[in-house]
Amino acid sequence: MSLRHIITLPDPRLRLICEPVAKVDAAIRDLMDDMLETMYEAPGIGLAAIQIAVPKRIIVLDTSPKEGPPAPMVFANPEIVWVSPEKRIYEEGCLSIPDYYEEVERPERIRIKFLDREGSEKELEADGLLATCLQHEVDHLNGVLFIDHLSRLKRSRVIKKFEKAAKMEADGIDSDRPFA
Ligand code: GNR
Ligand code: NI
Repeated sequence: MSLRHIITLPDPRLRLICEPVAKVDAAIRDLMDDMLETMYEAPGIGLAAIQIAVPKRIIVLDTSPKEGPPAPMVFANPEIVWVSPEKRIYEEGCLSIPDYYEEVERPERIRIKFLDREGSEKELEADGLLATCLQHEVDHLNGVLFIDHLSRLKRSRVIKKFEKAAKMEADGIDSDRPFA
C-alpha cells in the first residue's frame, strides 16, 4: 500500500473521461487499496482514481460515522441506473478543490451497477450521504466537478482563484507570505 498525491484544480486531468476497467485483477485491487489509504489520510469520505492521476473508472468511499468502525467500499465501472425524482441539498467539498464548500442539489436516492473487489457485477440502492457521495465520485469519472452544478458566477470565481494560485506558485510567490 502507498499514499498517492492528490491532484487539484486547475489540473486539466480532472476534466478527462476515464476509461472502464477491463478486469478487476491484482493491479486494480492494489490501486483500490492505495486509493483508500490516500482517502483516509486526506481525510475524505470518497476518492475517484483520476484524483490520483489514474484515468480509470474506479471509486472508493467510506461514509460511515467517524466514531464507529471503518466501512471501506470500492467500485469499478460504476453506472447510475436509476435516480429518484426527490432531491436533496448537501454542502459538498472536494479534495481536488481544497477549502471550498458549497451546497449542491442532487437526486436523494440512486441505484448503481458496478463491479466489486472480486470483479462480480453488483447493484446497490443508496440514499442520503452515500447517494450524494456516489454521485460526486461518478461525476469525477466523466470529468465533472461539483462546482459544475453551481451558478456560472460561483464556478468561474473558484476556477479563477485556483488559476491565480497556480500561477503565483509557478512564479515562486508564496501566497501564505504575500510580503516576504
Ligand atoms: O471528502 C469529501 N467530502 C464530501 C462531502 C460532501 C460531498 C462529497 C464529498 S466527496 C469528498 C472527497 C472527494 O473529493 N471525492 O471526490
Ligand atoms: Ni471530489
